[in-house]
Amino acid sequence: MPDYKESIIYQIYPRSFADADGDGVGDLRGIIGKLDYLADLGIDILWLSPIFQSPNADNGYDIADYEAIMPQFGTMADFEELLVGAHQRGLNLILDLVVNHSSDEHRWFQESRRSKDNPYRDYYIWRKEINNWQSFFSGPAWKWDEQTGEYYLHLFAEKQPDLNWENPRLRQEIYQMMRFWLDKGVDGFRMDVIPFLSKDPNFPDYPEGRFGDLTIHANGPRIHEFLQEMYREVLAHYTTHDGNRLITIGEGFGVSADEANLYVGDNRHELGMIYHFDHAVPREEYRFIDPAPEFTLPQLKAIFSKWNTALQTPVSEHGTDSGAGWQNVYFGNHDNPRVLSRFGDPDRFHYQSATALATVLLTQRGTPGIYQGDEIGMTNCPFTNIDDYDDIQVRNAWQALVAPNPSLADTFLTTANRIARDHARTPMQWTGDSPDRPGAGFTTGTPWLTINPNTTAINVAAQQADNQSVLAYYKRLIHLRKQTSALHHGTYRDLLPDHPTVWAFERVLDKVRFITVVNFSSENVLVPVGVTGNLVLGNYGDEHSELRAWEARVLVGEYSL
Ligand code: TEU
Repeated sequence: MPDYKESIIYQIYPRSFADADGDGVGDLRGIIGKLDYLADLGIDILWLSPIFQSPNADNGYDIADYEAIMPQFGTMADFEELLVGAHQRGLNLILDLVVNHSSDEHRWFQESRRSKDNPYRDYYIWRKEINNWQSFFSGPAWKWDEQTGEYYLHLFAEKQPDLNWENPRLRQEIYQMMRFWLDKGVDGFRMDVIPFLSKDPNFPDYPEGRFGDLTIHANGPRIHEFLQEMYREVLAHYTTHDGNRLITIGEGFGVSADEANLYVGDNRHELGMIYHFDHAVPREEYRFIDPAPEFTLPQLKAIFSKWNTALQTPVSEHGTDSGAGWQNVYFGNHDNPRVLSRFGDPDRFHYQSATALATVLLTQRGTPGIYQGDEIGMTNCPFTNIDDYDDIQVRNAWQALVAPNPSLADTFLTTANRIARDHARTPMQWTGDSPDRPGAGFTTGTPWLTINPNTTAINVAAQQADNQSVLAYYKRLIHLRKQTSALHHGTYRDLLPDHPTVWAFERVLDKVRFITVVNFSSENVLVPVGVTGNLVLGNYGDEHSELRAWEARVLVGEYSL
């Protein structure tokens, strides 16, 4: 199997991927049943969102036992069968390491809250005085605990108390847990909000009392010390099951492009990859009634160029020159609405815009991540009222904003229909819906979250039978990428940075020059790139300098601007 820099990641949100036991919730045996589908797609690394024991306040990102499988998802034997099955098919499998916080039902927290002198007290962050920090899920980031007369910190839900990484005993417990999974043969970790492990120890207020200044509770003074310790104590001692470098991906919430190499530079001995939030949907509470405008194409291109430049150029810190690091490049994940609904035109140009987005992603520099369902062009779901939503972030924001002011309901629901995380969490659409098979091939039971009604038109089964489907295009593009080292290690240069609707960039390695040209709009456009060379892959057949709506072309050869 390839090194992570030559791989393609596929993120599975287990709750919504495939339900084998008919309880309406996806599970590990469901994933086992789809391993041939995943291997046939051509991806290399499976990233599973959390599968551990959890009360599901935040759908598994609130872990109550790091070494037990959530019973709804199955058993440890199921997990071991899944791991073996993945490896037998040439797939690496990485788990979601959520160690900025645990569940409040974790035994550590149950002990910690028992008394101030409990040995586990300092596994969490308790204070008498609090600051003005806000939770990402509405309300203050501090919860009063009557039993011991102090507040505990929770940057996310009240049921997600932040772990105290200043405590070396806690860190050793985490390292031991990591070894437990790595000894089982897991190929690495995606690391949840990893920059948050070190916070400003003075716990200063956010400036002007406004929420969202990540410089205070992310990238704290000891973050690199902690990650280098994690590397020294754990990561350095393991490889993937087939002997490649361990796969580690930091969720870089709060990390800027010029800080990235400090996390992933070759000589840093911290993480292998990072992914950024610069193009993520802003979703602070007030954004549900005051939505940020979507990124324009020039803004998107500038973000990708900034990160590609930062990770192509070595950085030095304190004189130790470190090689440029690496990123997991993505458009969709479980925390963002469907990329096709954000940037594409699924109603008028479903195939063209889904494959145009795929072309940009899969010819990019960095290790691309495909989010489950994007490979068939799944879209946002037409939710109509607050009860349609499951996500704690949406429901808490509704309680905070609309409950006291019902006149905001329409604005809130219109915005949530654009930005809510639930859109990425509707069940995978395996088949069309029908009265005798209502579960879209996801479940034979009642799905935990609404299945998008457009599963009748957008589903795996229909696209597997169609050589001109989004799925077929993804497979051709994945095949192209896997055999092209210029798309792995080639430099990146934007050829038309200011063009309002065309994204054209080159990837160059030695004598090979790949050019991607995509019309990122629903209007035909004359593109000022006279492109010669053989057409390698496109979602249209003929050569011409005018690009049709959402036309995407990947070419190899020379070009003239
Ligand atoms: O997400 C980090 C995070 O805070 C954002 O991704 C989140 O979506 C928020 O809307 C930003 O405004 C990670 C996990 O990916 C996410 O699913 C969890 O809810 C969160 O951490 C807590 O574990």
